[in-house]
Amino acid sequence: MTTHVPVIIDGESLSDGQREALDVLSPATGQRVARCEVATPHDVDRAVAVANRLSADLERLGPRRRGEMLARVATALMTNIERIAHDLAAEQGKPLGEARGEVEIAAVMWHEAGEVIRHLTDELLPSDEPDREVRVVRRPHGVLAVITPWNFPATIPTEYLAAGLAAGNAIVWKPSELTPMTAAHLMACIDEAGFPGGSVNLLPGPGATVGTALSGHTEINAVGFTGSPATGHAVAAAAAGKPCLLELGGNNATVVLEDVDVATAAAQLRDACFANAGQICSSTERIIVKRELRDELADALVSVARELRLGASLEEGTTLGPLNNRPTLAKVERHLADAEAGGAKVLTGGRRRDGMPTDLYFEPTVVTGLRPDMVAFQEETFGPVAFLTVCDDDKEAVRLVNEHDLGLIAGVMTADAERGRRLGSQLKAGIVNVGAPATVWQPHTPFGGFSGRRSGVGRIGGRYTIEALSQLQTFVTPRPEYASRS
Ligand code: TXE
Repeated sequence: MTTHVPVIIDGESLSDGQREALDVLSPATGQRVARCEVATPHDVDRAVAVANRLSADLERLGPRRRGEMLARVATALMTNIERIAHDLAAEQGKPLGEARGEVEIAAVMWHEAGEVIRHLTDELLPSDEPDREVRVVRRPHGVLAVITPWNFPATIPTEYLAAGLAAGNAIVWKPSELTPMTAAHLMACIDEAGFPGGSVNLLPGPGATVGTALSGHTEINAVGFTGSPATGHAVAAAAAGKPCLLELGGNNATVVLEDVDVATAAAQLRDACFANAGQICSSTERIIVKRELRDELADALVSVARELRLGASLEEGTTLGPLNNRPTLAKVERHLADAEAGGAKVLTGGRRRDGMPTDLYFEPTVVTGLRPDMVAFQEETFGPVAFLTVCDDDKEAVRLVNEHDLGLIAGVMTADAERGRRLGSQLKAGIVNVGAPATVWQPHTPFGGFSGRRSGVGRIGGRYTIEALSQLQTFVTPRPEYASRS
């Protein structure tokens, strides 16, 4: 069955047959699973105008009403979890179990946004003028543009939509053209929760047209974007001068020191490297391992990689799905070819699997001998590949982790917490996990790029996203009770 994903503006699904439409093909089967309308420039203008009209009403609803509706979005997601997870897995490619997990996390995030907004407080500052009061209040930006990718089509949009609505903004959202069905489900849940039509407006379509028109729109007050550094920088340039929350991926390293239990480390690294076929901005892409442990860890990683069952998303028992799209596949192959040409060794995997319904099925891969001059050391691979690089001491480990220009998350695996903390404090990443690999993120904690790197600007996560998607207003007013005292 083919789902039709419309443009949604002001609570209305617009399908007049006049718009261009794109086929959405399942990476798992190659079959068409959806048709997605492409928003026109006129749609972009209308959606932004509707959001502008509605933004004051949303602010006036107040935190309690908005919080209740946010909680109802969570309930709607959980009520419909099987249908949503099915479509998410079909269009994104991840195994059904991972898709269910993603919807569950999205529901938790909607719920939490509703809780957090009811507990944020205004501040009363000491005033230089005794007869005047200084209050700092948190207010929405007004109209947010949100642009999201295909790797987590439920949770990544939720980061911006839940926090953005919690803060009282109206939103114009362009989801990835590769995963619009999940977007349509999220819209249905937002509608079911009672948010006024137009609180979130859906503009499906390609980044080059719809995304560009939206991020550069003069009536947009702020932008939330997750995607590649190159696109993120283009979005920031188009929105120059406006608040931007940008999450732009990483090339994350996990250091493995000689005192770890190798079997436990390999099991943790299996999830860190291969979950969602490695298409996670926080994935462990590079493993920096002490030289004496390299062979033992590499063997253990080969074993855990070979235990994964590469298969179609909706097939029982699949633990690793196909890559989502061809450009990502081409990038994985390019990074591997470059590494091999430079002398790196593929221990397992390293190629597409034959005989599968599409050519997007890439075998879980373990590679030793990655060096800083190789492309995969410098750029995000975004595939099911664990690259190993040896180091001889902690100082060299720090240098290797930091020797590239991204900086989202890093891990230090060691039994010695003090040594791990010492080493971890020198890493240029927004999150440092000691005793666990890069990849692990608790969604209520701040997540984002280290300053000076290309991994983004600002922090998402729990109240931090709400703070980023709102602004402070300093309110200086007469204090009548002071006047009456004198
Ligand atoms: O990203 P893009 P792509 C990384 C990952 C991946 C690579 C390329 O390494 O292999 O980026 O992926 C919209 N103006 N990440 O090409 O182009 C686009 O339609 C406005 C990391 O998918 O950044 C989509 O909705 N918008 C990552 C969104 O931007 C534009 C998640 C992301 O697409 C636009 C995804 C434009 N000019 C990819 N061009 C993470 N941080 O999790 C495109 N878009």
